[in-house]
Amino acid sequence: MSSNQMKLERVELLRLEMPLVSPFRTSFGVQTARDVLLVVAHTTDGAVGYGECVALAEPVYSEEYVDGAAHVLEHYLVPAVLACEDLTAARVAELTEGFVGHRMAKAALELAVLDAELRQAGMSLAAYLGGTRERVPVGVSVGITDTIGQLVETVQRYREQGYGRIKLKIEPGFDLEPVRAVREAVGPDVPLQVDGNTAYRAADLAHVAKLDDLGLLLIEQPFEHDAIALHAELARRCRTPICLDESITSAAATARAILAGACSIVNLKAARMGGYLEARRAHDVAQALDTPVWCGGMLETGLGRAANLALAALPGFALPGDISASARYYAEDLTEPFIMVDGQIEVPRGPGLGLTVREDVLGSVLTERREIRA
Ligand code: SMG
Ligand code: MG
Repeated sequence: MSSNQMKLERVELLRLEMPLVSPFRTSFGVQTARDVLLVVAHTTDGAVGYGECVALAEPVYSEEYVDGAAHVLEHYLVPAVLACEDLTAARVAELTEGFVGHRMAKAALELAVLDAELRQAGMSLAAYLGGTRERVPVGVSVGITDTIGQLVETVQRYREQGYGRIKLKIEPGFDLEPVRAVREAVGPDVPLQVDGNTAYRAADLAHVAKLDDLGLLLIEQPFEHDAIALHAELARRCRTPICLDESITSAAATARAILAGACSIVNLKAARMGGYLEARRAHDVAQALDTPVWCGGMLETGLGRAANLALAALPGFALPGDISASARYYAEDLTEPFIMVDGQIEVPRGPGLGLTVREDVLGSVLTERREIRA
C-alpha cells in the first residue's frame, strides 16, 4: 500500500438529536431540531475520521432523508468501502457509483474517509482542497416568520451581532412585502438576498421578476430543481443575478446551468453533489466559466461547518457563505464553537476537519449507534 492508502476496520453510524436555538422555517417546513447522522470511519491503523450527513429528517429539500441515508449507508455504501484493501478518499465515489443517487449519504462517507486520511497525513482539508484563505466572509440565513414585524426584528438582531450579509427565505405569500420592509429597515447598502427553495411555478414568473426592484445581491432557486429553462427566462427578465442551489447536483450540472443562462452565481453545497471532491470540480468548472460561487449550508454542526469553511477557502468563493457562527444554530455545538469576527470565520488549520468532537456534548445528544465491520 502506498502511504495514503488505508483499510477500514469498522464504520460507526451515530444519530444525534441537536436542538436548534430557534425554529427555522423555509418554504418546505419548520426545523426545530437537527436529526444528525454522523459517519465515523476507523482505519486498521487506528485513524478516525468524521463525516456529517446533511440529509434532513424528511425528503423535503431533496429526495434524501436521514433514515434513508442511514439505511443505504449501512446496507450498500459502507460495505462497498469496507471491502476495499487500498482505500483512499478519492476512491470512495468510484466504489459506490454502482448505487444510484444518495449523494448526501455518499458525501458523508467520503468525508469520513477523507478526514481519517488527512488526520493520518497531518494535512488540513482546506490545504488538500486548495484553499487559499485563512478566514472567509459569512452571512446568515433568516427563516420565514409569522409577521413582517418579527422578520425585521430578527434581521436587526443579526445585524447587531455583526452579520453583514442577510439571506431571507421566501415563499408565495411571503415575498415582495417582507423583503421590501427589510430593505427599508436596513437601508440600501446592506447586502440582501432571497431563497425560494423551489416553491414557485412557471405561472409565478412575472411575480418573481418583481423582486428585481429590491436591490438584491441574488435570487436563489425560486423554481423547481429541473426548471433550467424557466430560471434562464427569469434571468433574461432581471438585472439581479439568479443563483441555483437545488439544481446543482454535480460539476456537469454546474456547467449545464451556467451555459444555459439559468444562473450567473452558484450556491455550492458539497453534500448535494456527492462530496467535497465533486464540489471542488464544480468550483473549477464555475471558475472556468467566470461564475462566482458561494458556500451553502444545511444547519450543520461544527463538524460539517468545518468542512464547509475549508471549501469556502478556495479562490472562486467570491460571496459570503451560509456558514454562521455556532451560536446561530446550537447552544452547545459538537465541536469547539465557531465565532464570527468582523463578519468572518476562521478556516480550521489542523489535520483533516481540524476540530475535535466534544465527547460530553456527543454523549448528551446521541440517540442511536450502529457499527458495521469488515
Ligand atoms: O446552514 O445556515 C444554514 C442554513 C442555510 O438556508 C440555508 N439552507 O436552501 O440554502 C438552503 C437552505 C437549506 C436547508 S434548510 C433546513
Ligand atoms: Mg437554498
